[in-house]
Amino acid sequence: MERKHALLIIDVQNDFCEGGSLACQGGAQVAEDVTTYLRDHASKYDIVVASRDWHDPDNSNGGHFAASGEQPDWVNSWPVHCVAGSHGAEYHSNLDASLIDVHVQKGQGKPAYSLFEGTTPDGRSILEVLRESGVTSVDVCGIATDYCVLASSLDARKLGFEVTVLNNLITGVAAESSEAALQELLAQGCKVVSA
Ligand code: VGL
Repeated sequence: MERKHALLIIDVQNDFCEGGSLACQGGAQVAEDVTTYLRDHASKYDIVVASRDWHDPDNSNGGHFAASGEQPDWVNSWPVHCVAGSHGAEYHSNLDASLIDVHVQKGQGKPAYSLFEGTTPDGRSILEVLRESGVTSVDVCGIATDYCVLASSLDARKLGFEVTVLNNLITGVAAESSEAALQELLAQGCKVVSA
């Protein structure tokens, strides 16, 4: 079977960019750079998948949102972010969403750092979509390096895909944990390259 190649764009959403509730430095720039990259390299990818964190509005999403009146620890508990249907959950406007083939939503009522925990609007798992499409290798970009990019890339690797993280098209919550994430990805057999 032909070996197909996918781009996975992780959580390029308003709440993870400047002005958002869980803003990562350079998020808006990542959104712009992913668009430029994709316009220049469209022929490289057979399928472009993008995930969005898509949390419930009326509960803590399994403790993922810090309890009201309590401070998030920014490791396991977070400010309210990416509530389904809200502005914060939309793709950042610098990301040209018309370039995305498959949209994945994750985190309804629970933490879900990995894109592989999400589903398409018609309820299919992303693993099913990639396998049916004949995808054997994925490039990964987006936000946040130290959480959802890390978890999605590690899952992709465990599931048997060749994984390349595009390190000029990512940004993280914190510098130290982002650097540790890249080391972990290398140790698990992912490639880390500048696109
Ligand atoms: C993320 C922290 C909390 C992410 C999501 O998209 O990396 N980070 N929820």
